[in-house]
Amino acid sequence: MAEHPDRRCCLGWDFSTQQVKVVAVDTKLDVIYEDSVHFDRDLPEFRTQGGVHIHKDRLTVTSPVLMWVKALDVILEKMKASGFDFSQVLALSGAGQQHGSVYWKVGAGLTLKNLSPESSLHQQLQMCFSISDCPVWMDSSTSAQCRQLEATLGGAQALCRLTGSRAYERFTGNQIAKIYQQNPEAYSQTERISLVSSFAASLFLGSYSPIDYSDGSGMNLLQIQDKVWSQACLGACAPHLEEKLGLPALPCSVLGAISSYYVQRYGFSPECKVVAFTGDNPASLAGMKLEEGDIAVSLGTSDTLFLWLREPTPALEGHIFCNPVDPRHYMALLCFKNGSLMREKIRDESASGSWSDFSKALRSTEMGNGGNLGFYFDVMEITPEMTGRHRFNIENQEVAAFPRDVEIRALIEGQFMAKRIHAESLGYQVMPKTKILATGGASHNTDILQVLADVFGASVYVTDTANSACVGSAYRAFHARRDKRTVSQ
Ligand code: 5FX
Repeated sequence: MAEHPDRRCCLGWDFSTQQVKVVAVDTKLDVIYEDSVHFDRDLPEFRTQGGVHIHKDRLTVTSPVLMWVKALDVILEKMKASGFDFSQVLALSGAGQQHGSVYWKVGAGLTLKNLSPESSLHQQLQMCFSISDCPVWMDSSTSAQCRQLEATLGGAQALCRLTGSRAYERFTGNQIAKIYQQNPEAYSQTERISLVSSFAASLFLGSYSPIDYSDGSGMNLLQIQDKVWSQACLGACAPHLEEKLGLPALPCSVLGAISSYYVQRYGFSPECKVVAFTGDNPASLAGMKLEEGDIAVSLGTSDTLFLWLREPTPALEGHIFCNPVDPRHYMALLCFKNGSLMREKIRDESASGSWSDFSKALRSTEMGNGGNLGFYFDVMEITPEMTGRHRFNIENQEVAAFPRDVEIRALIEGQFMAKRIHAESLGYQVMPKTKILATGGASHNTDILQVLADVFGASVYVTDTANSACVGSAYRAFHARRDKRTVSQ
């Protein structure tokens, strides 16, 4: 099929918690098309809230796998109806919410290989899953399995040295262990377990996609240095797990050509390549064009930090993942629960609810806050696990309160110092070329960003990450096409 040089593009997909999104990026890396399907709004028959079902115990959180499949049908039909020219797609890749898992029933692989272009994916894949409600990253029901895994591996520290993280409830190995323990029949009827990312790639490939090292690092199962499944972790979670997971693959590897289903039904070129999908956070790192030494900070309801690392030192707080762009390197992810809600509380208490007075307080106090330091965790923090407000004066004595302006600077300096300290304990070092990309609500306040720049001694840039996982996936598709890394299936 003839390629029109100016219309050729790569697609980037994002299977996130609340929606499926797609962007088309042209050869100049400009976004030329975007579309989305919102689960609650566009697929109400699945009765999700925020894309998930929260179960009665409040700890179990799942999403229906057929909702994700149907969302792909709907978005492809929307693209077709809008006249999108599928024949110009050179390659595609994508991202998925991290940690969520999909359970393919015995025989599903065959169905995937023989998809008929006459009917939708949703119709053909109805009977293909042994678990219809998939555990997602918001699930926190596996504490017992986490303790079990850490005990088998010789403690939390040993597990995090091996896999990049101590045992976390949402991490997939612990979720698989729970399914095996509570529903052994469904487990034994499962021929393949995918992450959301590799599940989505499998739909395009028409066969099982491997899990890439980067998203695979969010499972408590992968030895992140050696890039192989840990036999000790597999054994602690469930039997025959290695064969159900398949071999992990290099991020950005070309998995093969798109399934003939898409060629015949939508007019994709049979040459269109499917590039390994990865987790949403790794894909965003690629989308924000981070390089070694750079940091992205999302200042939202909770604060999230991710950074590019060369030599990680896994620690009990935070996660180390294999890097999604450069397989020799790593990335770190840190989540802090007390983000904007805490900043808003202190704004209400110490700045009469006014951001402008809050900013004035930051400008009228000095860097270092005269030695006054505070930690503010009104909700139970996860990095580290602790709660309460703790204030210390220059003599390092705990005090009950600070003057209003000092309180405001103590909060903001404390939040950013915690980010730097935790990042450094994971092996991060600020470099002369370090740039910090800030996003989210608080990134609009330049006085808050000045404190961020002061604490890290680096330049801060404000950026919009709304599409970064999608766009990053399209970039990775271009990158992989050039790189020609391939995987034998
Ligand atoms: C990362 O570890 C997380 O659990 C979340 O950021 C999910 O990836 C959101 F999709």
